[in-house]
Parts: sequence; structure tokens; C-alpha cells
Amino acid sequence: MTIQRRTTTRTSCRPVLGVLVLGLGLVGCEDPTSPSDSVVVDISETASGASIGSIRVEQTANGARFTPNLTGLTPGEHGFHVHVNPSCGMAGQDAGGHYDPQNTGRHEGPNGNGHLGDLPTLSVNSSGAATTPVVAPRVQVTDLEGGSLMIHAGGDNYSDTPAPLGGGGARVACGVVPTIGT
Ligand SMILES: [Cu+2]
Ligand SMILES: [Zn+2]
Repeated sequence: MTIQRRTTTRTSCRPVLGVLVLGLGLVGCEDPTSPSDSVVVDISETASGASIGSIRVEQTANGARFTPNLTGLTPGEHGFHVHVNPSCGMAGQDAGGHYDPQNTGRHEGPNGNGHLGDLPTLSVNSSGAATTPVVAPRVQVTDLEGGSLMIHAGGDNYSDTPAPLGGGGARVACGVVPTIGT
């Protein structure tokens, strides 16, 4: 009786172990980064066209993460948005307005229900460098394609009042988003 029960138990365990090993194998083989999960955007001053660095954008479970590697900016918070056109000409005006695929017509910041292109402000340190990542919870990396990233002279109060579009003013630095997934 005892021997028979042991034999039965061992036999029934074999397929379970096989499935576990197969499952681990599949997890190990899964590619954690598909080409559409990240993109690097080169950023230039709108006035001079000179490069000031780049911003890497990566997909996370909590939204798109923007990691700047920028220099030559003025210290403090800067308004930061996805604009609709893939152009930075005419002092940034060619980039058009904030990315707003649902036509809300409202600037409400990264946690609001307005422009999808409203990103968290970028922090620039006393040396003029920006390296602190920000996460935009509603944004997917693929939303950026066909547009541009814009950095403004001033901050962003995530509202259209007292000034429209967060009050950031002049468009000081910009980068066209390259084709994603190639
Ligand atoms: Cu903007
Ligand atoms: Zn906006």
C-alpha cells in the first residue's frame, strides 16, 4: 500500500515540474524591451539651433518616463509639453499647440483631463543642468510620434489661468520626436 501511494505521487508530480520548467523558460526568453518602448529625442535651443542634450523616453507600467540629459538651461522649473508638429522652427512656433487628441481645449497638467501632452515640469539645477526623470501617467511612448518635445522659459501651473497654457511663455528648447520602433 505504502509503496504504491509513493509511486502514484511521484508519477503525478512529473508533468507539474515539466510545466514549471517550461514556464520559467518562457519568462527567461521574453524580450523585456521592444523597439516601441523607448525613444531618444535630441533637444536644441530654438534661438540658435545649438544642441543642449537629449531626453530619453521609456514606457513604464505607470506611464511614460522622460529622463533628461540637458545643459545650458536657466535654473528652476520649466514647462514641458508634447506639441503637435514635428518641427521646432520659428523660435518653436512651428511646433504648434499642445498635443490634445481628444480636443479638450484645456491645459490641466499631467494628472488632469485636458491636453494629453501636458507633462510634469522639468527641474533644472543651479548649474543649468536637467537630469531628474519625470513620469507622465497618461502618456504612452507611441503617443509622441509625429510631434515634438518643448521646454519653456518659465514654469507651469497646470492651468489656463491666470495665463494660458500654464504660463511658461517663450519656447526656449525643442526636439522633434524621431520615428519610433525602427
Ligand atoms: Cu509647450
Ligand atoms: Zn497643455
